[in-house]
Amino acid sequence: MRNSIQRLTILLLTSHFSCRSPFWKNVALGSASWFLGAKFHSRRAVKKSSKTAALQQQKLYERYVQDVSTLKTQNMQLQEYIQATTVQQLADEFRQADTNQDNKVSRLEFEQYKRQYLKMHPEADPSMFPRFEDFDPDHNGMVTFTEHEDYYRKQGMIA
Ligand SMILES: [Ca+2]
Ligand SMILES: [Ca+2]
Repeated sequence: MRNSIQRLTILLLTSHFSCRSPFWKNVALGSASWFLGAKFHSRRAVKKSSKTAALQQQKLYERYVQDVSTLKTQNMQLQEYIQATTVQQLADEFRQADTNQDNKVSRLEFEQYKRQYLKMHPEADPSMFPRFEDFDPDHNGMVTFTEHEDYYRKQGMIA
């Protein structure tokens, strides 16, 4: 009789704590579904974050394209500005050199302008200064406005 009670207790205890009991089943299922759930969520998070990254990349690319086109426009405007400024500066230079205002720069006027220029720009290398002959390809001893511009056009400073 005592033996049978002991056996019953053991049987009850084993059945209660065995995995077949609803309690342990729930815990096991719960943890499994939590585990699967976590995996599922993390996978969804990865998918979501890669989608977000793709979107961000798309946005970045769009911004890049926009920035490049803005830069191109700015660059074009800058080029136009430099071009206009250079043309203006060269015209001013010609006018300054042409002291008797006959729309031609003589050798004397050129040398005077060169002296003045180098005095005002001590950092300039005198050997880098163009020679009168460079401006006067027809060698008539006079630099016309067109000859002056042609020289800088050949230098690529103006279009
Ligand atoms: Ca002159
Ligand atoms: Ca000439």
